[in-house]
Amino acid sequence: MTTPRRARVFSGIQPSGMLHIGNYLGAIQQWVAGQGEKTNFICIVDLHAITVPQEPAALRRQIRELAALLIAAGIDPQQTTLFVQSHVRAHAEGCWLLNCVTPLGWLERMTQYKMKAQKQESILTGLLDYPILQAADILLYDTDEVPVGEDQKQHVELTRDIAQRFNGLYGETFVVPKPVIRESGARVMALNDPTAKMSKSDFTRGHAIRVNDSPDEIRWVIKRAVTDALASIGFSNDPARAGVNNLLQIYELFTGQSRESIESHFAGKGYGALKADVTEAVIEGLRPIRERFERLIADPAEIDRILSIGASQARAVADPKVRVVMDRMGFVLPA
Ligand code: AQP
Repeated sequence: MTTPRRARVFSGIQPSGMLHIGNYLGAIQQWVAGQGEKTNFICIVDLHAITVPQEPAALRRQIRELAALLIAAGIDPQQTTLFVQSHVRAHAEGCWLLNCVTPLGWLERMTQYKMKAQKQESILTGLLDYPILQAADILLYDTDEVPVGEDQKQHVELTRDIAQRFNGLYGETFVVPKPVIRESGARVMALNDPTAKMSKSDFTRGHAIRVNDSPDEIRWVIKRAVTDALASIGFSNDPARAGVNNLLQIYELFTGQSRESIESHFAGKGYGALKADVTEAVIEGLRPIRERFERLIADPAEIDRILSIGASQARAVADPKVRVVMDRMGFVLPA
């Protein structure tokens, strides 16, 4: 009897700036919780980061900072293959091969492309091609599950379409992966505007809480968080209550309490009390991450060592897969 294959999990994160609690609650917390039972690959997607202009020195610093932050947040390199995308050439090769089976119209429909393109003076070709590189990332690892925030759902669906198209053209080659999005934290909203997603690239003070923000900064941001005039505290899908709902979800994910107990805890209390408790939960939740991060970032050689082991493990999976893909497409493989 053959033992069933352990489910494969793949997800990526861009080194495009300091992480915010949306990245942490929407994605990283899920990745940490899922370690152990499945085979996990977490990729620092530096090739994706350059789809918008990056300053080279800042990018180099951010790649190591992101690695340190992921480990500080609980990614265990003994249980998860943690690596940098550009260290595994198969990702760029896979992207080119999949470019040549994907209709342009599929990319032009992508919401994230349309939104990001609006913010650029000159749109780089890579920005349009971003989801195909993401598809290559995922498909090269025979991934079953892609745990992401809701903003990435459309890209994972496109990955499924590309996998199915390739399998239809060249025979069964790719596992068709599914997005895994949890209910709370799927879309952490900006604290100064609960109609907008919290985003790394918005630097307005009050928009986001960064994972390494000081307790004073966290107090400042939550004190000014937009709520509403309804003065009652409960989880809700009503857009008019998005600010309060966002604060409650942040509280839920940092404390691990049930919605029921949270609602009874806040029953009859005002927004001042809500904000005070959310502030405390966020400060205490981020404190150990910030402390571990400070220790890890002081030793860049150790970070590079961990990333080099991760890259070897990733190459052992991705390199043979790209050869299979090329073989199916009719290339003569180098001996
Ligand atoms: N606000 C959010 N709520 C929940 N999840 C989120 N994610 C991002 N923002 C939120 C999830 O974090 C993971 C890594 O994201 P990324 O860095 O690869 O891509 P992104 O979506 O482009 O992140 P940002 O913060 O919005 O960066 P910019 O401003 O550079 O575009 C993904 O799983 C994502 O869903």
